[in-house]
Amino acid sequence: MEDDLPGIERNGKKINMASCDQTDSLQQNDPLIWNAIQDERTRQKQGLELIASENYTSAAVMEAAGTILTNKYAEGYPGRRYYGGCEFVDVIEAEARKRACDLFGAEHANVQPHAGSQANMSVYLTVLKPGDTFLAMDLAHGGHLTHGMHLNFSGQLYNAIHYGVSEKTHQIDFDHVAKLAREHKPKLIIAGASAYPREIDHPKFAEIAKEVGAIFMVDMAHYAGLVAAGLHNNPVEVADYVTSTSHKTLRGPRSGFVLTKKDNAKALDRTVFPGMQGGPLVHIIAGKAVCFKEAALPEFKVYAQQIINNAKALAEVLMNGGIQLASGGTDNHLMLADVTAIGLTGKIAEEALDRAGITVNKNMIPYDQRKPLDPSGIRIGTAALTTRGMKEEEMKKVGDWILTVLKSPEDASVTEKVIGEIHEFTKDYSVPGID
Ligand code: DSN
Repeated sequence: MEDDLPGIERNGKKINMASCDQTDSLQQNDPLIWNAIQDERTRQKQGLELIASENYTSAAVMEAAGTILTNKYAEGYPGRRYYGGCEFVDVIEAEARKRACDLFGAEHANVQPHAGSQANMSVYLTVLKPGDTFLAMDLAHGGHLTHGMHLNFSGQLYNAIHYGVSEKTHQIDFDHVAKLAREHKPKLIIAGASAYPREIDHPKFAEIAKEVGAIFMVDMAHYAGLVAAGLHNNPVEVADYVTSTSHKTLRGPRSGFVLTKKDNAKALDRTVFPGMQGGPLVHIIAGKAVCFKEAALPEFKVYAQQIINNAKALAEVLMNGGIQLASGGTDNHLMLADVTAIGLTGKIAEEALDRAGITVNKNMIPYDQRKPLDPSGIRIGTAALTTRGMKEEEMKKVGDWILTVLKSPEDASVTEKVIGEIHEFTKDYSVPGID
């Protein structure tokens, strides 16, 4: 009978999951997954992580996110749950909400959205009806999938109108935003971007939204850490809703949250649960609470300033090496490099850098003539390397390695030399939770 049950093999012996020793470590229980995690640890430690939306979260955040809280269902909100045994997770969620409000000066926070897409969806479902019009940044100019891309729910459910950046400056063209707003009378205007290297003027957007009677939402996912540190203007002061992820410049666990005014709190909360999600991920909410506490510390301000300093330093090395950057530089944590000027495409550049231990992502640049799967550019961000303690001096080395690889993308001896140097170099820069 036992032999008929589904099970796993260990040391040639079939073990039924029902009788599997629950105290076994991951290494013993599931070596394939364990080994892949070890390989990823090594990759994260040895390489140069320059994906603009990634970061290394703290050991404390990881500890909170990896706890027994993952076992608990807690549909509802603190004090009003649909499950028993929520007295301790209530403490955690109530504190996460309070810390988010304190950090950004918000009246209300919902910390249950599982990710940035859900945070955005929760606002759309709260304020829009299917078929309603919203105005947001074009994906090809730096916007996000959930800002109305045609294959995304946001582009399928709603009438998305897109603004972009000026062809000349690569900066948001506010005359165009205002023109589209007057013409289309959107119910919602969205500011915020995933691949825009400049500080966004939220008050200017708010003015346009007010003029046309639109609700104003800011998706600050990429630059939330810079806002928390007071280095970029705070959208909470001018927007009706602010959505974010917690894992990019904010350096928390991978997740989302929404900030709004007290008057919108009830409608938003009802949309998140039961409107859009079931049980919140309490272990991740605990990680977010820890992240909000860390981001309120004076050290975080120093960290966030260093992210910007590093981005500017790296931008300069790349531009001096003949690479064109969209908008001619950066005010934040990222830059968009047009690699066609040096005879490459974004795909070739991404792959060549990957082989050399430098991780970036291919990206469209404004007014790109190429396609998303092989665009003209790469997106480069400095939040993760800054967490490892790297400063302007190190950015010069990083920039030189990038240029060396991009100048000889197919030369295996160059790749080998660079990856060797990078593996030696990164030994001196710790990664939280690894060493
Ligand atoms: N996918 C993220 C990024 O890389 O920017 C945004 O959600």
